[in-house]
Amino acid sequence: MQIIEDSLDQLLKQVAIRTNQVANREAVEKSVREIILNVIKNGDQAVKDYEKQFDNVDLDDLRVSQEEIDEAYGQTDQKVIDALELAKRNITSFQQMEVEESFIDAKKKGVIRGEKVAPLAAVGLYVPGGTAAYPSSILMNVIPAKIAGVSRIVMATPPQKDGLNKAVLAAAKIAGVDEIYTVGGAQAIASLAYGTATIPRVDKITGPGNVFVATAKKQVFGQVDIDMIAGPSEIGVIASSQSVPSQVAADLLSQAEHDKLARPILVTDDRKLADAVNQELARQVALLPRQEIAQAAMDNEGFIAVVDDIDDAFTLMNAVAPEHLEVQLPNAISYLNQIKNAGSVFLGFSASEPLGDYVAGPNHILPTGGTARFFSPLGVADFVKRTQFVSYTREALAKEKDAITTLARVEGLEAHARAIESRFKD
Ligand code: HSO
Ligand code: ZN
Repeated sequence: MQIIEDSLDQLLKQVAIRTNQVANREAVEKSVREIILNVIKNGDQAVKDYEKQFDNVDLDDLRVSQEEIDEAYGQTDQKVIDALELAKRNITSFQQMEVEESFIDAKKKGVIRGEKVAPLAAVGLYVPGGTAAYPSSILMNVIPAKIAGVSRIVMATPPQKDGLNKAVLAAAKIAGVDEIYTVGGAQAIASLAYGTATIPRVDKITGPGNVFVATAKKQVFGQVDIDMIAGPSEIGVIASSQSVPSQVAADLLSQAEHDKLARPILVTDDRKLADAVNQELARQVALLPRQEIAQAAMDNEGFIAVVDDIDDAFTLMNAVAPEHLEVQLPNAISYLNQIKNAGSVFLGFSASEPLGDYVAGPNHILPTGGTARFFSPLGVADFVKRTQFVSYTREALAKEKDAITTLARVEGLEAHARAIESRFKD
């Protein structure tokens, strides 16, 4: 990968240019809008027409039968089932700690105030087709929704020529998905957002997808809630002369193999390590089945920045705000406070990123493209909403009446003031 070595100021400028998001999607926006309007108008028939047009399949029934799901589960290797079950246990025990409590406050005489946390009623999970259909991502989406108490979880995934991916169906069963529909692309998102005769309307749509899916999710936002718009995977590694070049390279490649636009980034204070990692990258990438993708990611998006010291490494990495950040340094946990922007952090020499992709328990649906500055990992909080409530006795209201009527009249809202005053006319 390209090595850039400069002053921190110059490096920060370069990083800003490299990581800025510029998207020109006008043509896609337009065709997605048409698809959504057609699904609103023609429901299931529009969905079937698009599946014929885009995926070249004739669908009678959009819903996947329970028999098909059970059969796929039965045909899945026991080792895969066991691994999914282990992942489920760890994800569950981690995400349970995220549960937000309702509260009720009655400290002031005559006043009750509170906030009730309640689950969304229905959630739709989009699972892309082909090789990007990851069973692990199903667990990561569904388990927090279950813990939040969502009662209806539906999944949409494009039909596949040779049938749906068995491990995906097995993961859906293990995670507790209630219904699965074979529909993909923008038409899937439109169906979940507006409902058709067969596909239920949901309150929130989560899950990754191609540019049509992402654009559709943006367009239905407001009609339903959505999770973040996930971009290509990113990994930032901070390493020093004490890091192991072959391991650093292996970890960078673990995300580079996701996508030609994935972003592997190494920041180090040691030029010798930078060169050694580069050599390892060249050696290891040639041995990967997804060599072409990983190589393209390194060429297109990857870079190695050499800084003066480890403090500068953190400053630069905070500007990148990577989806995943590995701290491959001795006593890694001591740097936690220096990390301001990162989706998920992997501390220490054994915390290799795929640990978090599969089994550790934190979510792998994470903010990308620098959005870790303001977005968080998917979690239980994404599947609840909060309702706040108050109850005042007449005596308690009397004490605050003047403040209310004063503010109402300052805002020119006489009816507001009179509504309060109506409680005090005998
Ligand atoms: N690293 C990916 C998630 C994933 N990896 C799924 C393997 N399977 C984005 O965080
Ligand atoms: Zn991954």
